[in-house]
Amino acid sequence: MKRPDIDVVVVGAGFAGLYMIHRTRAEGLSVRVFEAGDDLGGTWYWNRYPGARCDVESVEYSYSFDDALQQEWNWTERYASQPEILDYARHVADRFDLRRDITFSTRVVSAHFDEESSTWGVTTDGGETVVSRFLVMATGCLSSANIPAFPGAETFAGPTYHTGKWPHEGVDFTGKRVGLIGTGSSAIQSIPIVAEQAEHLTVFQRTATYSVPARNGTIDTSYVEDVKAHYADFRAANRLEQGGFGSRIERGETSALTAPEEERRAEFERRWEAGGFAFMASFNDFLLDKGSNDLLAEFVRDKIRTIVKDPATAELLMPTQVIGCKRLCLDTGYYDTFNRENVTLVDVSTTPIDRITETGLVTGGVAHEFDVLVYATGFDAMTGSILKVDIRGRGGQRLADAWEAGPVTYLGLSTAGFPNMFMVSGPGSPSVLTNMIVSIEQHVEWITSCIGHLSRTGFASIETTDDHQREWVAHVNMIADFTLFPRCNSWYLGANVEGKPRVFMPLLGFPAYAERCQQVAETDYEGFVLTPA
Ligand code: NA7
Repeated sequence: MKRPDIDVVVVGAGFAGLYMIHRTRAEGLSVRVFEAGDDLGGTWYWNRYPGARCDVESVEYSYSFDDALQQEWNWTERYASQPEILDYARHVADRFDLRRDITFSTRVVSAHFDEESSTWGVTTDGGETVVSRFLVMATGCLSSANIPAFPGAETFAGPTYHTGKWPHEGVDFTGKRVGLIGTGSSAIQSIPIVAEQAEHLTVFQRTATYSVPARNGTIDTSYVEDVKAHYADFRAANRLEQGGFGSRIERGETSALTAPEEERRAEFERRWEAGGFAFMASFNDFLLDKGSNDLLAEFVRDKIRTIVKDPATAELLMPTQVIGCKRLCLDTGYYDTFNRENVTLVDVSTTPIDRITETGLVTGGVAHEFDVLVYATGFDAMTGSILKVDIRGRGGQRLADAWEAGPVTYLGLSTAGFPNMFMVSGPGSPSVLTNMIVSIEQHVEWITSCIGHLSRTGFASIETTDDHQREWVAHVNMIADFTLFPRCNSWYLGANVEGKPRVFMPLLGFPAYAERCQQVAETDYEGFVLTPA
């Protein structure tokens, strides 16, 4: 029988991994975190591209588990920048003495379950194998870079960067001709800044994106004082929201279709001026009714027409898909950047990128030359980083095989055949459709209290069943199909990665989900089989 070296192994030291340490210790259990980076912070450690910033407001995108922490930390802007969020993560780690349980610069390469001892053998790229009772994948939803396999990519003579693997020392684009592929959130944040530095920037766009002004700026101190005076209530109210944030957002309770045109337009305009995700909340049916959605989409297209001076460029920048079914972007001067003389937009929707060459790339038979190539091409979202680890469960079954047709989980926390393994914000949980920190706290608290319960009551293992996960996947899909979300090629569906199964991965509806998890725990883990030691 293998004897465990440790109670819990956690993969990843981002916000999920850090909180896992804190909560596991509180259960009186031992924990070890392996982190591939040479410091903590996860998403905020890797995504250092110019302009990287969170699109959930800073007073909300932070831990709520410790009142002294939330009272003492002071955010400087409405939306926190990547360096500030990373400083915050480091502050949390120091404040709660978390670093001593993290092994940095170490990637977990495999995790194999041993049925006889109900333990996981977790092996790192350093060759170390640790035997643990539980395995927790805290690998993040947007952490596995998607770099499309363009022919000739290796021949490009200049430097290439992916927004999600940005060099720590930064990149100086001064005097350079830059080619940038992609127009998602990372591109939209970085393009205005790269354009200011570069001699010339060529943006290669496959799908035009809806973006709304962030209206970022110095944080309003009286607002912060008010939030801090009622932080517990503020957090509790956010946890009741569908996305786990935005409790102070004014939400329209009628359909956009029923409002008189003038009133509707004035409301859209007011929200465009205010900036942020509240833009999508003026009426209550944008993601349920295509007619209503069209009205909002047309409003943004009108804005693009007004902002972008060259009509052909404006036309190209106008998205045609459903607004909001790909994550809405928040920007600072994105559309306006295309009025600059040194910025060119190239459409690669009808003529995809043929190949990368030594001096640039070719699309539709036309060569575009540049000195530096930036991939803002996103991530193999939600499953990419989990499946990079060779995970084998009962009977040696590979997780990659179990998920061949798309991820199958119960509650987004657990997969049948993989006992004692949990995922934080896994596919099938609300995760990316919420404020991530709210979802992370909810999952970590659920997982650690479950592990604590099993340890105290003498159970060796916990595992969900095929039936429960089948029902759960059907439930996730049923809810998504009720909305317009599945209508476009988003990374929620895995549509951005060639060959990835097309399955809607996140669950819509945070508060009901959190209640369900609570109920499951209170009914002796309904949907799970618990095996005595
Ligand atoms: P996204 O949102 O997935 O954006 C990636 C962009 O790269 C998007 O515009 C893609 O076009 C484009 N892309 C991907 N593959 C190709 C190929 N082969 N050719 C041309 N263009 C391509 O990733 P981000 O990093 O910007 O943002 C991820 C999330 O982080 C974001 O949603 C926020 O939640 C924070 P496509 O739209 O697929 O046609």
